[in-house]
Amino acid sequence: MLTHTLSEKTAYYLQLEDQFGSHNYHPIPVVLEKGEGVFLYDVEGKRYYDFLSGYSAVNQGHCHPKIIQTLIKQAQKLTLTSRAFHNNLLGEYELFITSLFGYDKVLPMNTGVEAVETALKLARKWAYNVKGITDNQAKIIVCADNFHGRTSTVISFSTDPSSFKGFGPYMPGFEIVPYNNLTEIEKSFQDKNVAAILVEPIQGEAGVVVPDDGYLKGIRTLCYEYNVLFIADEIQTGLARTGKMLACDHENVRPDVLILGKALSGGTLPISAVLCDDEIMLTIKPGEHGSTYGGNPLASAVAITSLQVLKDEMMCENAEAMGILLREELAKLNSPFIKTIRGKGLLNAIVINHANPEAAWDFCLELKENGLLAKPTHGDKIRFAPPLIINKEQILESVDIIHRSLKILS
Ligand code: IF1
Repeated sequence: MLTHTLSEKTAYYLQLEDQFGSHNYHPIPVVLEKGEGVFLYDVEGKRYYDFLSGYSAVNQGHCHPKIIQTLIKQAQKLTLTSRAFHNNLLGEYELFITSLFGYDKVLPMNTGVEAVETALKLARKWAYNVKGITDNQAKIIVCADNFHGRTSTVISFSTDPSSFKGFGPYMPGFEIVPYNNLTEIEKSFQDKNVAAILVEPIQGEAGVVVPDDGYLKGIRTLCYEYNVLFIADEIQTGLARTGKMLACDHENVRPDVLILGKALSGGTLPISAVLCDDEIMLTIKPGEHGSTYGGNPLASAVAITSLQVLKDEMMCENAEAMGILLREELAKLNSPFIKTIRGKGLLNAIVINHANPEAAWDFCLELKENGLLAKPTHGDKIRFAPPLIINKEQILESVDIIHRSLKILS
């Protein structure tokens, strides 16, 4: 394990977090205090390319001027009414987002996992009230190596011990099938109690696992055939990250239930959403679901601007073009230490090829020294996901940093 000397200031902040904060993360040892566009700045004023983008919450770039302007303006006027009353922004936001994605209605929540939980509850309500499955018998199909959040229900169907071990007992009603396997999905659909399948169009946490072309279309077809809801978790893959507004758009597939989060606020505050048509959405009646902050006027205003700038600044097109450039330039390095380069748009990952299990971590420490921030996932995979506003010269400079940093693995 490499150790780089840390400045006194950095060491001070790390010590504070170590002594007074929970230890539920193992961050790269850098202390950031400013973000602007594709760049982050640490407490010493050193500049870094952000190649994680807050796990794809900062697609629009750090502190996007228009999003911050909306945030400030609305924060000085009205931030929260609760849903006990109406406000003048929620309906406007609901009209905006349902028109943009083509669904009858939206249920606004806050964190991504809350939206996932909401989608699971909608699927169960639909199963009992519409499909006619016997009460408490609904089954939801999920994929191995999934990541959908960290609540007790959602980790109940995780296959990653670091997500579920020691947190039992687990929520029943879920069946796990291999990812990227339509045969296994069709087999699971033989059970008449199957209400829905929940799937990431690309598995982010698993290390940016891109399924075969036709996988999403295949799920769509099977769901029509067996009257099963197709729930797409686009919390990480959505909102222009993969080069289209939704990863499902690459196959022109319309999920029955669409889950959004992260970049819905451009990295300013937790905003998530579940979109679906009336047959599903209206199975939840007044008083059967909600949250204190869900659909608050501040979030409604910020989400409209966050979505608008994605379109106005053609971030889908840029993500597509810059993603192709990034993967091509990484391939040109021809590095013996890079086993795989994969991704779509600006959701990419490399798999490190090295005998040392700490190699990916050491490489990320070297990247930090050279001015680029990224973090390994599941040992040997490193996600490269910069904000979608990155330009050609910034991609080329970043690849140069990656190239120079690879030498640490020699
Ligand atoms: C952590 C991972 C990424 C998500 C998808 C739902 C959620 C997430 C596809 C839940 C959240 C975050 C959570 C964060 C790190 C990050 C992550 F490494 F955990 F898996 F991005 F890949 N569906 N992902 O990616 O949304 O409740 O967090 O708002 O928990 O460490 P959330």
